[in-house]
Amino acid sequence: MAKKKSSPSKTDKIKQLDKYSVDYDGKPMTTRQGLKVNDTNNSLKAGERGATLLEDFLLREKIHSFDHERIPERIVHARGSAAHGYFELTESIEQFSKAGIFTDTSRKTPVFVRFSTVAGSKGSTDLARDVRGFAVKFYTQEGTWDLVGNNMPIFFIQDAMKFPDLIHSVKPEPNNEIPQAASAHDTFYDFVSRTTETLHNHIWVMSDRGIPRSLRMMEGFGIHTFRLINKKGEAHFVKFHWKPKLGVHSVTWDEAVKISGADSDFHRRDLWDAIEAGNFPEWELGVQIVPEADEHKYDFDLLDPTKLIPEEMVPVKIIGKMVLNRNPENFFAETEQVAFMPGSIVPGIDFTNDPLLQGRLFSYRDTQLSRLGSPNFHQIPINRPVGEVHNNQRDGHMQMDVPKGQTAYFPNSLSGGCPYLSTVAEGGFESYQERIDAKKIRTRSDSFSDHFSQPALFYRSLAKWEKEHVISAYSFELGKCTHKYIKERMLWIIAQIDTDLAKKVADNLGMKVPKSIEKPINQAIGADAKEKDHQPGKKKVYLEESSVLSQANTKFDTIETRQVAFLVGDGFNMKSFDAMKKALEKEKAIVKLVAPHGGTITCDEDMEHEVDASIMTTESVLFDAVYVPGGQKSIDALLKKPKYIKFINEAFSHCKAIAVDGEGEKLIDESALKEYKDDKALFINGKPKEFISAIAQHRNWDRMEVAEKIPV
Ligand code: HDE
Repeated sequence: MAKKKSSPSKTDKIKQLDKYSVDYDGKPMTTRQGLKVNDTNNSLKAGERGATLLEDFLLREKIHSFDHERIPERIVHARGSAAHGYFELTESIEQFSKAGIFTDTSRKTPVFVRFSTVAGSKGSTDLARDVRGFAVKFYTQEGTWDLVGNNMPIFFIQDAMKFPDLIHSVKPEPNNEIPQAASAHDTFYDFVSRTTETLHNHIWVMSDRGIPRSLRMMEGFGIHTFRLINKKGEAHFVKFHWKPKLGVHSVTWDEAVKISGADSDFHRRDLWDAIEAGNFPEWELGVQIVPEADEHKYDFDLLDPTKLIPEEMVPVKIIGKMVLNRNPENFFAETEQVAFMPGSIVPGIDFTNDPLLQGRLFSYRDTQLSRLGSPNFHQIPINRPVGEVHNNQRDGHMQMDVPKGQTAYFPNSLSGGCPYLSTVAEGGFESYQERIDAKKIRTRSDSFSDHFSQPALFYRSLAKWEKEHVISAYSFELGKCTHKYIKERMLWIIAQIDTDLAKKVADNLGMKVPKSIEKPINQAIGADAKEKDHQPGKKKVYLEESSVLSQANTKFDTIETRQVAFLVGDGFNMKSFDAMKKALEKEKAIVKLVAPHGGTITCDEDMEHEVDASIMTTESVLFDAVYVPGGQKSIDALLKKPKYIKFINEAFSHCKAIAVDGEGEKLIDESALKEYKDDKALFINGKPKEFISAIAQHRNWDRMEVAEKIPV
């Protein structure tokens, strides 16, 4: 008979992590065996100038540990940053799901969230044009649920079988390991142009979504259609959405390139600093729910991960919020060792037959063996569920637990049948009993063959300035390819999305959109007729536009955490400075003093102010807006440093809000901005309120055409 004991403990994750954390403050240095150390500077030698002795266990321990400090970086998503926080349900969806996390509004579920780029190595720049990973580990009372998503709602490929090909094509080329963290090269476009299912995710990457302003200003998506299961065992399809409180905002490509040089940790630093300052990043969790009966109602297949469900067709219902409020204590122990697995689910959530998701269920557990080296990776503190773990799995490298008792099998009598099984009513997991009546077959469903409709919907939905950015991005990326036939194939394919887009990219490349447009796709892209994958169907228009796809329709109601550079020299006008600073800080913006020198700076009221950055060490691209207070002496000092002119020229060319007061106008007169004093986001002796609302608009894109003429 099974002996039933109390249910798993409901430990808070942070308390659990604290149990494992080691505080070195005020403690003596010891070896790994606990022996106190009295010299860690010199090895043990035969005489002062003699050879080092094999006996030196202190040297050997120290060097041995150093030699093995590295573990393999993630094969994809190697570059990442993470934070702790919590998820709170604001509206129960018990009619759809029995998961505690979706029914209990009184719970605060601990989460650990890791954001990442995909292609680059661990040390690559944050500002690569790329998809961003958005992986959330929910430490729920019923077990850990990992929602391992991206900042784009669709993926490049439809079947897990093609994942190694996709990644091999985008990673640095195998002969010379070039380029790092960049898709702009031949192998990627060779693959993309012959794999038209990639086009939808690809055009999202070419849009501003590929270069976010901040990890805190990105959406997140579970991508796949999952299932929710309610108490009665009924299923609904679901797609998960994260909507950022600060809206969705991006930088321009010119900024991205420059930020990569000025601060390649830009996103990592931004996330860290925001949390340290108590400006906790926040997202709403939304769900799109589709009844099982509607599975075949749409012009696309719900199981196809290259398709989104337009919000006009199925609205997103907001059910909760996530707040990130604590930075990790140790990057390696937490951010590097965290192991996400789409296979980690809890009762009330289940999978669908999306062939990409099915492959992921294998891959993530598998990869942890290479990275973390042992099947016991779940025992690493960041990976431990909050409840206790009891099973008959045993041993393996680095077993940290000491399982008690005589038995390690089931069924047993010797241990009273423990650990015992739970019925579904008691919380035991049961897979959804989906009816399957099919032939075993290696193929792709015809319902997956529409590769052009949604990339076209996306492009149609963009604002003019967003379209311009897409044109530039394609032109840049294809311009970096060296093989003409690869560019031709891409132009032909882009023309399937939009002929004007293809024409403009072709003009930039000095090429023509190939006439083979009417030819069957296999001929046009040079693929073997036997390759079944390359048979995209006809483009459909089932929706003219979807407004949420455009960043022009995001939130523009806050300047919270926006970085505003105050350009100041000794003698700046304290009155206008103070009024602007107070107004901005009231709205939770961050003011940084950029002075001609480091240390402190004195205003015209003889007060000393701490300098945040000297002009030598910072760049305009690291700020969201610029303000120049008056003060003759201050402006004279700024004008002696040509970099200040570059600074405001550049801010203007990136369409940012700029405000000057009093003598600050002289800086405008000396810069390229003097021609554009009527610009709607350039304020000369304006009101702080106007400046604030221009910063909240993120950018003045109306300025784009003139901005191109600014020398930077
Ligand atoms: Fe991943 N992916 N992936 N992926 N993925 C990994 O797992 C893989 C896919 C995503 O911050 C790896 O632990 C396959 C889609 C994120 O630690 C690996 C396929 C989506 C992260 C892996 C996909 C993602 C990963 C590498 C196609 C969005 C970073 C290290 C079948 C829904 C998680 C690791 C973190 C990481 C495999 C497709 C998102 C190798 C085989 C679709 C956010 O297991």
